[in-house]
Amino acid sequence: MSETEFGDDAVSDIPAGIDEPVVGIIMGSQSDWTTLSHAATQLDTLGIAFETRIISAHRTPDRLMDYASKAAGRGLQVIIAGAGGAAHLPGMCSAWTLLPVLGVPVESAALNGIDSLLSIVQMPAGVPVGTLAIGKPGAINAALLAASILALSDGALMARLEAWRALQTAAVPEVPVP
Ligand code: RP5
Repeated sequence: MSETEFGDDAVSDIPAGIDEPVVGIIMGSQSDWTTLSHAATQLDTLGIAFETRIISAHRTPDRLMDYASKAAGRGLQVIIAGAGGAAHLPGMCSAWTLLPVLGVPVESAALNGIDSLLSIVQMPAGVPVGTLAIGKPGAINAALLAASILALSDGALMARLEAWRALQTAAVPEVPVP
């Protein structure tokens, strides 16, 4: 059972009240979708509306500026930004917005994502990026962290998040199978 598969039915019993996207998932390349799709699945499980975009800091810099600078005005509340290699997308995104930006280091072929992680995590003081783990766990946790942020002002979402956590706890067996 994967991290995102359990509990969907029980969690979805608690109604979702959000229709317009409140989370933006952006990624540097189509090739990043394999990783960022796990964030999308987790947001879906929790009934959080999101949008997805391919935005490259170096290949489409104008698209990045346009998206990030207008994100808050369009109603987005959190941005999840995933990229690999010299992964400046989350940092540059944060430079253009005051919204919380959660960075997901995509596992690169050359350096297994260490390059992505260090590129994202070592932001100089003043422009923050909340950096998650490399790859799928980071993508899932980015979605969960986005949910925690949004749940501060959304009681129904907090209830869904609590239900999801409880199901996760219940899914852990006490005794290992030999
Ligand atoms: C980065 O370069 C992307 O975020 C991606 O992780 C990596 C490779 O991109 P492609 O060559 O697959 O488009 O910009």
